[in-house]
Amino acid sequence: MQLRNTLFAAAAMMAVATAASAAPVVTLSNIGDPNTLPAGQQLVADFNNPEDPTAVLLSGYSLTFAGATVGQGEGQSGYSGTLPGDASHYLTVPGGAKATLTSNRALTNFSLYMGSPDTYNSIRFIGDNGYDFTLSGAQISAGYVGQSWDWGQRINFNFGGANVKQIVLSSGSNSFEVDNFAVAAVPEPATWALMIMGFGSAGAMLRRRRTASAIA
Ligand SMILES: [Ca+2]
Ligand SMILES: [Ca+2]
Repeated sequence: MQLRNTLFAAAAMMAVATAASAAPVVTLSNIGDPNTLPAGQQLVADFNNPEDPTAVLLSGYSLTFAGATVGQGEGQSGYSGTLPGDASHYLTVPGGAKATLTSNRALTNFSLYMGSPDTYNSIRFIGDNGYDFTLSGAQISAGYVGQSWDWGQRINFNFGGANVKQIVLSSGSNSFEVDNFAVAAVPEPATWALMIMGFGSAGAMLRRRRTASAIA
């Protein structure tokens, strides 16, 4: 009985959507280092291939661009500033453009490597239960909006238990330069299915045991 109650409680906790509605918590890390990821996160897009700019590295994610570029005008003053420590291609979101990452799965956190912060860079997070927050300029880069090409840090966004499904980068002017999107590793659907099957067979086992003791 004790075990069954525990299993039901665990299942209920998974089923109940978290109704968090606080703005994402922003933390900065990894100065000048585009490659080190926060613990528990995996790389979902590295923008290394200009021939396939919207390529993603994990299944269940997709990228769409409206005017954003990869491998064009990189290091061209007035268009796209380079990112410190990053010799690879990266994503440039120029003025009036957008880049959108969509996830089939709920994201509880997300991070990217950013260079040359501007007042007019924006990032919007859209999720379940009406979760919709936009951070701009100094809110993204902890106050620094000096546009230096020597400034590069990983920006970590924590959604405080909310489930985010879409992340939209935009910029009012040239440009919003980023690389190496990373997301919290979440169980594959197959893993959830196995866990649910596990709960089911534990319940069946308990029912059999109760029937057996009733007969005896
Ligand atoms: Ca890259
Ligand atoms: Ca910039």
